[in-house]
Amino acid sequence: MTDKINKFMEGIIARNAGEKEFHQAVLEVAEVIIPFIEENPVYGEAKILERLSEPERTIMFRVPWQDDKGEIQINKGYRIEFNSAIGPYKGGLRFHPSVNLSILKFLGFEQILKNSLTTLPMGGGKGGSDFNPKGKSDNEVMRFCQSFMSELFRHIGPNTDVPAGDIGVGGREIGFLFGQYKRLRNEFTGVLTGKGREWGGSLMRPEATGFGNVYFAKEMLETKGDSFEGKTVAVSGFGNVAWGAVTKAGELGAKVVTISGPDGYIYDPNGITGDKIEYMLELRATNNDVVRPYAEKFGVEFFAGKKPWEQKVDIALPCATQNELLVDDAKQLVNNGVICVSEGANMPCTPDAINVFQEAKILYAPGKASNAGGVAVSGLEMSQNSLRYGWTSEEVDKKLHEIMKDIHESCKKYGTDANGYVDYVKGANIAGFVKVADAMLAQGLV
Ligand code: NDP
Ligand code: 2IT
Repeated sequence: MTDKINKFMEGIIARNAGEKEFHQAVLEVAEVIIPFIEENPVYGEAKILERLSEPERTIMFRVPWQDDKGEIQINKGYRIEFNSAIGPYKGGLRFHPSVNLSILKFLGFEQILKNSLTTLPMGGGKGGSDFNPKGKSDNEVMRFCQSFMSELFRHIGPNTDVPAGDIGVGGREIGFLFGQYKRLRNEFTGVLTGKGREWGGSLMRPEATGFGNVYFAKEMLETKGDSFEGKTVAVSGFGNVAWGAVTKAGELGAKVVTISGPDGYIYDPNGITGDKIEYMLELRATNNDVVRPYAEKFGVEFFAGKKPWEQKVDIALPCATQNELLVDDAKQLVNNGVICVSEGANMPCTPDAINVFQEAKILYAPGKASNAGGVAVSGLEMSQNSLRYGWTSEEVDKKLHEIMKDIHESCKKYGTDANGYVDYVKGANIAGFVKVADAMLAQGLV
């Protein structure tokens, strides 16, 4: 088996040289799916895994724009249209200076299986730019978004490809992008999700990823007869996903003691609640990329250049970015008695870190299962746009909760081993794969 996986990965590495995040995401899937294909040879004969790991289309373009001083700036723009077997390409846009082809391909690849898990009809895609929103004025962000959409508009559409937000892309950016699309096409359609509630957005979309992650962790805890009540929680990041996770974990009776940024993390022994959660939104909106001001404002400790994983907590929710939780962090969490790690970000734990959690037999969920609530509510936004209708917050939240329960059930179905331990990595990958693979078989060699 190891030989087959190695051989498959050699091909991936040769065809996608230097794309280390993409290799990492494909290896995680291959380790689970290649043994599964051995037992289900129909997928092997049709080369489904090989086809799945090659994007249907990769679009790269120039994004020229003018800054407030009148100077011309050039950024790279991308959209990876990865797989459309079960629905239009669907996935976020990331604006961050670290963005490159490898990062967007890893995200697009994971998105195929994540979207399949949601039970909704969405294919996989991802896009973005190496544009750095840090320190940019609203006008600069608008001019950048307009230029970005001036190329992207010809590749997307409500039945073709439906982008949304990710790191650096929230409600403000979706507004500028939507305005430009509408102007160029003269069409008011559900071409983007994460829109404002007055112009076609779904209630609960901002909360969805963080809430969904906590709902997923709640399901995992219930398999052990446990809950969030009275637990201490470490959250990383301070963006959209972290904000939703902090809010919902608190509502379920837990005490969230950390949030983090690229500058370090804060430890709030009394818990991040009420006004402090509101303050997270202010911090994010400053575009300064720092959490230190939280410590100054609320008189708590700030740990410069450190990560929250050194604190003793029961539950860890990594919600910042890829490869932010390393093997030593995982060991420290386990030594400190962590019982549950549920990924809000995409691929935040390195493969070695995941091994530590799985060997310790703690509850561990990969982002493609536990953070699927964001894109699930994006799927519900698409449905509401098609119906030209809007559901209440309660209705959307209920559907989100049910979807997260369904995803958890699917993971258990395919991931439970002989001793009863649920390998959520195995469960999520097989459950996501089967639906897409069967659709690809039915649609012939495309
Ligand atoms: P935001 O832009 O709202 O926040 C991103 C957070 O991560 C910020 O705290 C950001 O700080 C931090 N971050 C980003 N890159 C780095 C880095 N290299 N080092 C340290 N911190 C970093 O994004 P979201 O909250 O939307 O996204 C967070 C994660 O959740 C990402 O992995 C994203 O892919 C994932 N996700 C998002 C979904 C959504 O619906 N928004 C859905 C599912 C997953 P800074 O900007 O200063 O770097
Ligand atoms: O990683 C993700 O799932 C997202 N950024 C959300 C994608 C979406 O289309 O809502």
